[in-house]
Amino acid sequence: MRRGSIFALLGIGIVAGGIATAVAVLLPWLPEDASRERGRIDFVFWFTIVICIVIFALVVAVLLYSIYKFRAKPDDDSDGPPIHGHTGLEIVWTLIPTLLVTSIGIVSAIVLGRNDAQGKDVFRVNVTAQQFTWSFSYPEANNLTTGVLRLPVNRSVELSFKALDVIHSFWVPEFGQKQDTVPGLHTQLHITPDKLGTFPVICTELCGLGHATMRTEAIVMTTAAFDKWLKGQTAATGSPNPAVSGAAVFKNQPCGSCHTLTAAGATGKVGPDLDKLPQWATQAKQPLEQFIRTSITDPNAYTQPGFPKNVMPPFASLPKAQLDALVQYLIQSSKKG
Ligand code: HEC
Ligand SMILES: [Cu+2]
Repeated sequence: MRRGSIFALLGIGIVAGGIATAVAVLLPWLPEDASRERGRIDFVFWFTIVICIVIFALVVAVLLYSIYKFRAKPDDDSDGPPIHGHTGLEIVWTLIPTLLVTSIGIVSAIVLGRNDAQGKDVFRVNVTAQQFTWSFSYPEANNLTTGVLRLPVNRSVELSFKALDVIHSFWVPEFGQKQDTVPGLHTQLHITPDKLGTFPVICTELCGLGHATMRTEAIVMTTAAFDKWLKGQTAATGSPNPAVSGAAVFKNQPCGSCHTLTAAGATGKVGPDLDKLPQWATQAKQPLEQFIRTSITDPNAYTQPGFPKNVMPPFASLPKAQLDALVQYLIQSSKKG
């Protein structure tokens, strides 16, 4: 092969690589970027992708050129020339990949190290994963427990995971990292949300029948709004007035995504209509209060005919004050409805 055609090939490969890279980088393939860690992860991602695209384009250019240039003529039955190695080529095709892979390793190590480094004044949240729900508790606020994750913007957040049954995996695409939650293991994830908004929290480890429903939301708020919310919640869930506090607990937990309850504006259809609780309790031959309480902490103790077993998660870890308030709230609102 003449030197000229080698340079032509290189040229074609690099131009094709450049075009493919432009398509990859300019089209918005990835979800919105909402954390500092995500920006760094994206950098590693594109660093690697661009290398892959350019190498791929070069290889395909050489391949297509060879298929065209060195094809046998229809009447040519002769053997090809006997070729034995090419030291120069071998050095080149060993050295280039070694350098590229090593550089990817170095960039990744730097990014991982930076992403795990916490800032000052870390905000801690304990995350509990269970079939098929997430709950979040805030040690800074008396272990207030919610079903929606709320975070202050631009503050270092440390999520500590506990799994009650099987392996789950925490994922907010906009935050850019995933973390498995493993029974018996204490796993953690550090994030610094840097954009206000509401983002999906997804379980990304097939964990059973209701895996697809194991979703909630992460709401990133301004520091002022967050502090105000935190104060309001602590006040509401500690309040002696059950109508107020129970409503807050119901809203904070994922109940409404599966149940209908007019008083809370909930319209879920996965579980029984909670407006008809007195009727269901009579049907189960249990006193109303006891029926509701057991149904929440141990749903499989009694399964309502026509509804699936093992879909409602047990809320056994709900603090007693919140559970009491929730039960009273359900008694009152179902009698009204
Ligand atoms: C993933 C869906 C899901 C979530 C979340 C959920 N439930 Fe349920 N719930 C069900 C299903 C399905 C049943 C019926 C099967 C059974 O009785 O165990 C049920 C049953 C109940 C019952 C008994 C009703 C009856 O007639 O048997 C009560 C009370 C109840 N849920 C309250 C709640 C409360 C309060 C919450 C929030 C703390 C909640 N549920 C969260 C799906 C859910
Ligand atoms: Cu899961």
